[in-house]
Amino acid sequence: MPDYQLVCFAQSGNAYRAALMLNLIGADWAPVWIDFFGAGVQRTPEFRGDVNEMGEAPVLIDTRRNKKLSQSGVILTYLSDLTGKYKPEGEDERLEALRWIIFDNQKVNGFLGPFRFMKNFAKPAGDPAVMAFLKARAEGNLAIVNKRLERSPFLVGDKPTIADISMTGYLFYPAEEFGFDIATDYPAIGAWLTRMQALPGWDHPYKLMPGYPFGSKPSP
Ligand SMILES: N[C@@H](CCC(=O)N[C@@H](CS)C(=O)NCC(=O)O)C(=O)O
Repeated sequence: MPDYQLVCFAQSGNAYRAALMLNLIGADWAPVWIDFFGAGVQRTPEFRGDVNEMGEAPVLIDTRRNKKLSQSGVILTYLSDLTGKYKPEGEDERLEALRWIIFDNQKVNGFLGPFRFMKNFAKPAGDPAVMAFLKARAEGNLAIVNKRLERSPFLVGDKPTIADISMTGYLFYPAEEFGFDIATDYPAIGAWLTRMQALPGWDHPYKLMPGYPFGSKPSP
């Protein structure tokens, strides 16, 4: 039994945050794939009763401490507290990291994720007005992150923290899935993504989590 199990699927940028953290800290972990798009496991009473009442991936199971955690921000905080890795230092940094994690969850990947979902996976595809709204919100907020990263190499200063890991959410997925290239359109984000990619243990979401290509059915 690995030290950690992560309930996830390849297309989930929300789950990628946790998968990337586990890999970056060199944890002994294994993904547990859920059939999110097909069977819609996350909507079943069993999932909501036994795995996550919020009906979401990711869920982290710490098999040694017998803990089950959801919300990627909570998972990142838990793992950084436990290992000291990618941990913001002191109160100011801790609050600053939390500020970016909330901004990311709500405003950056919080708009980018649904936009990509509607564009690639939803049936029927998203209404054009809804798509335009989500894209405009995501772009406006990516510009804010870009501006931040023009001033410092990582979101909370000189060193990567869980705020950076959170912010990568959907940003490494292929440009075709968005219809625009985030790394090119937002050069400071592009340079920061290259720095993130250079961290030992970095890997692509489609490598770290099962279920790619879309429609393939790995065993849960
Ligand atoms: N803020 C949450 C978002 C989690 C989330 O929305 N996950 C998606 C999968 S990418 C999900 O499970 N959605 C189910 C739903 O919205 O019903 C996190 O960061 O963990």
